[in-house]
Amino acid sequence: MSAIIRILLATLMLPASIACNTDIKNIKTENVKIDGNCEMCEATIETAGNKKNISKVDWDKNNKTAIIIFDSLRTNQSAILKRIANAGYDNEKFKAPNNVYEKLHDCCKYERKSETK
Ligand SMILES: [Cu+2]
Repeated sequence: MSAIIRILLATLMLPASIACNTDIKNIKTENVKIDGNCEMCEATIETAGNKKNISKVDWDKNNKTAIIIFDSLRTNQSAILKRIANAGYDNEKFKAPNNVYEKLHDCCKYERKSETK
């Protein structure tokens, strides 16, 4: 029974996530550097960067790079990276506030580069 429910959920959720992407208009795609360590960082980074119908962030922990997709008429790379910095993650444009970085989970305390602005 639970297997059937899982299959049902999977088939329901997959089209929903694809539809979500296509709701973004005037699409601009960029690659950006964002520091982080693990899956937990990925969740925090993506939650901070995502905005329904406006922006979508897909971060890769292996190369510390995210693909950001956004509506170029409604937001820009800086606005997205600012939100991610405010969630605790240094990136190529902004540095996270120290007090926010300090509150990250121990496994998420990535090594900070002093030259990051
Ligand atoms: Cu982490």
